[in-house]
Amino acid sequence: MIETTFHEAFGHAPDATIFTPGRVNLIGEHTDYNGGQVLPTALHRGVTLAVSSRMDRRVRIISEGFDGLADRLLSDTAQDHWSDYIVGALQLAKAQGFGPEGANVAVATDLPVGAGLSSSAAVTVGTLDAAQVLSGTERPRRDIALLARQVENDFIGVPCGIMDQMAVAISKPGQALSLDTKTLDYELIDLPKDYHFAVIHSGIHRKLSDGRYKIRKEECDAIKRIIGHDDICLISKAALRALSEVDPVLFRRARHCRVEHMSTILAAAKLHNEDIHDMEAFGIHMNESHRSMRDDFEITVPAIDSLVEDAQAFGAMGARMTGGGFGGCMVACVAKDQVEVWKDRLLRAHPAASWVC
Ligand code: GAF
Repeated sequence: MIETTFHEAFGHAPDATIFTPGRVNLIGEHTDYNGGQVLPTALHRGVTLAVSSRMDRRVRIISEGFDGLADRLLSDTAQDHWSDYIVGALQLAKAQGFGPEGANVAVATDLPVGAGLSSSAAVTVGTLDAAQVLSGTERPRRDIALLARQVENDFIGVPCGIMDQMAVAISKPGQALSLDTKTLDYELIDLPKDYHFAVIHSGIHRKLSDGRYKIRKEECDAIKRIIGHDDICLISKAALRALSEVDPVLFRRARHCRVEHMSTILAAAKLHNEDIHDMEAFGIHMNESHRSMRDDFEITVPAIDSLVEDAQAFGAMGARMTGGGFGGCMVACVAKDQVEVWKDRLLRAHPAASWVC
C-alpha cells in the first residue's frame, strides 16, 4: 500500500493519493509534434502518488520501484534522476502559483519500466494534480497536459509532443482519445466491447531521452524548414514529390507523417461501430501504420517486427508497435473470444515478450 510506504518514510499520513493511468497509442505515431492526429487510450495500470506539503522548499521522494529516498531542493536543476519529473513538475506548479513550498512524495507504479507506456507523463501529470489538490485549485485538463509537456521539454530536455500528457490527463480506460494535436480539439470514443486492445512488451527497454527520438524530431524540423510550415502531416503531394528529389530520407519521414495522420483519422472513424468490417478496416490501418514506422520512419527493431508479424498471422485484426519506437510495446486488436488462445501462441513463440494487459 502506498499510504504505508508514505507513512513509514515520513512518519505521517499523506494529504492526498492520486492515481494517473499510463497510455497505449492505438495509432498515430510521431504525428503529435507535426500537427497531426493521434488515438491513444488510458490503461488500467499507471502511477500512484501519495503527497503532503512541506514548508522548507525541499522535495523528499520515496519510490517503491527505485532504491532509497531522493532528497532534493525545489529549486534543483535536472540531475538525470527518476525524481527529476516530480521536482520539475512541483517547480513549475510553484512558478504558476499553485504549487506547495516543498513536498513529501511516495510513488508506486505497476507500469513496466522502459516500455513506452507513458509512465513519465503519468508522473508529471500526477504531480501537477497533486499540487492542485494541495493548493485547493483546479485548472482545465488541457492546461495541466500542456504544463506537464513543458516539464518534459524544458526541465527534462526531451522534445516530446503533447499526446502522452493529453492521453493520461483526459482519457479513461475503455475510451480512445481522438486528438488533433494542432488545435488540441478532441473526441472521446468508447472502444468496441467485443475486441481487446492487447499490449505486449517486447522485452526491449528504451528511453525517450536516449537520443534516437530527438534525431527523428530534428529530421522533422529540417522538413519544416524546407517546406516552410510546421504541418508535415498536411504536406501536399507536390511538396512531397519535391522533397523526394532533395533528400530521400526526409522524404520517407514526411511520407510516414502524411500517411499515418490520414490512417489515424480513418481508423478513428471506424471505432464508432462494433461491426466486424469496421474492425477489419481498423486492423488494416494498424498494420499499415507498422509498415510505415518500419520502412519510412525507421523506428522499429527486428524483434518487434517479428512479434507484430506473428501477432497478425495468429489472428489479430491488426497489430503494430506503439509509442516512440526502438523497443517497448506492441498493441494488437483481437476479438475478445480469441484472446487467450492468441496470447498463449504468441508468447510461446516469443519468450522474451511479456503480457502487459
Ligand atoms: C513518445 C512521445 F512522448 C510522444 O509525444 C509521441 O511523439 C510518441 O512518442 C510517438 O508517437 O511517446
